[in-house]
Amino acid sequence: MKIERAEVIVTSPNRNFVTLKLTTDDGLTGLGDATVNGRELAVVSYLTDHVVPLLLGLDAHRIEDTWQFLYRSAYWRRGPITMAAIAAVDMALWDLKGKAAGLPVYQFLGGASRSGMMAYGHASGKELPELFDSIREHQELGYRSIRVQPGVPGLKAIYGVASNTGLAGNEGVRYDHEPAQRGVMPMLEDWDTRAYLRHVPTVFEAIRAEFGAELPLLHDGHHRMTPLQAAAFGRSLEPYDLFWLEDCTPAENQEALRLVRQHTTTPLAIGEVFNTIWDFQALIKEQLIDYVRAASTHFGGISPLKKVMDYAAQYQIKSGCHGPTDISPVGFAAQLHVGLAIHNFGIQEYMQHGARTNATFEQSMTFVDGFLHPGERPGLGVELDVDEAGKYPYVTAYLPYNRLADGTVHDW
Ligand code: EZ4
Ligand code: CO
Repeated sequence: MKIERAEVIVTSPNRNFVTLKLTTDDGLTGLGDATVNGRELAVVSYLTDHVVPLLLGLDAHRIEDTWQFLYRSAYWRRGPITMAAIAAVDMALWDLKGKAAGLPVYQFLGGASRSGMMAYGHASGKELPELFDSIREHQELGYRSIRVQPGVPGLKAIYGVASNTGLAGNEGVRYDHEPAQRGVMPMLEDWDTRAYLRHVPTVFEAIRAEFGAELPLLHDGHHRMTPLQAAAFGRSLEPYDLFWLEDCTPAENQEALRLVRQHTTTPLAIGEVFNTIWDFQALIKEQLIDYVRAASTHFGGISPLKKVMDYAAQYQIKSGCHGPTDISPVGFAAQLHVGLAIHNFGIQEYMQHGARTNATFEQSMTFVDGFLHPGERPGLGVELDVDEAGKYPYVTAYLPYNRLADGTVHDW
């Protein structure tokens, strides 16, 4: 099973996706996701200019060797562009192995450890009534766990609060524009940490009063607090029993979590912008987090994702893979196979893709009563309709950013 052809396909059905398609000499095809939101074309170049020429003629069964070859021969370590490119190759090779053997990928990772994976969706609303409606809409879609992002008084636009109405499936309107805005410049949002820290606990108090104690609730701090602010915030949320507080401090300074951890028992999740197991090394060994947020696509693929989850398992730390719409259906399927197999599965983020994306990427994955399953089709269970993909060329699209009241750029 030798790699005979490698194509990089860019399509923007509801948003931009970069997909690697490998074809072998026996006619099998494998898919991998290399989408880096807002920097897509850099990965296209990395793949077409520097990776595709190295793949032709390689034995497609040698997944680990190919991964190590691409990682170590590049010499320059880590980084989102490199690791997304390697991820796409890794996923495509797992897809091929599964198809060659007639088995879904999870069977190679140890087989199923559960019958389905609990997913959480993104409820949001500027004011409480809209937020409550959004929570109810998600419950009607089957979600049993819900991330909550409220507006903050005095702030016009902030991360995580959908500006559009209409739920996913209905062209994915609400999610497509949140957070990626289409346009030639990043959209400007505003920020005030003190207002946020005062307001959000009152929102969780209201949600608990309305929806009761059982419903698992999550919240994403999106890298915007200092360690001391995050420590105080985590403590102020303790009465509302969060499933997790995500990305409370910027990811670059992982030592910040030591301070946060000393002050709060609110569970912590981090890592959607991490690229390698090294970014988690101290966080896992010192038990500074409770959930690993790595995404297959940004973490070098299935192979390293399985390794970091096995490492985390030694410390009772669980998975909580990043699953926004900027992970393509291929990357999403890849982490569903890992999640089904590992013992320490925690939860899976699931922002639903839009109708055009689902028509472009045909998927065996199911979402029933709040639980995800990758399906039983050999490989990853995703096929790309190249004719459909060809209808939607790349669209320039940046993530938003924010500034404080005095104009200073802040973490978004
Ligand atoms: O902002 O995927 O938890 N989810 C998130 C996402 C990220 C986007 C960035 O591309 O933080 O919404
Ligand atoms: Co996040």
